[in-house]
Amino acid sequence: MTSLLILNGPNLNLLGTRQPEVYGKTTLAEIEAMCAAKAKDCGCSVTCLQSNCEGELVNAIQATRGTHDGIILNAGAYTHTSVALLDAIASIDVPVIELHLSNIHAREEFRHKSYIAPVAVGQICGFGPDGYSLAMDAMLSHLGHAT
Ligand code: CA2
Repeated sequence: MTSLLILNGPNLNLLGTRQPEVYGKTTLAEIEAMCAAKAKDCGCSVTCLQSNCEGELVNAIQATRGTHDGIILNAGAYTHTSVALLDAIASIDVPVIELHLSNIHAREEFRHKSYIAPVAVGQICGFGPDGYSLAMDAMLSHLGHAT
């Protein structure tokens, strides 16, 4: 069965509890439940992980070798800073879709730079929690998974 990893980075555990004007009212638990329900509909499996620690995200990316077919990654602020995440993604054969709730290109200049984008299949941003569903569709299509 096609297996996807939904990986969320720093502070995304706070979704729905702080700054709803920027990141909305949906909690991470609700997003993960939506991803699990969609996976069931699509006949694939999902594992959802969140970490505030860069090294744990690197470990999770490395551990997908032989265990997952695709990664949907919202690396949060590490998107804009992390050569370690870039190197981890470059070291695996598993495709990665970069995801953001907000449109990072319409925000502060420092959010326009992504270290993930050059090693990602593509980027989805600006669609809020719907982006996770869009990213799952995009990844399943990329993997040739018939739904
Ligand atoms: O738009 C996104 O998904 C981001 O990855 C979110 C990151 C931000 O640094 C990126 O530039 C874009 C920040 C996540 C912080 O999440 C919070 C949620 C609720 C309250 C406070 C922070």
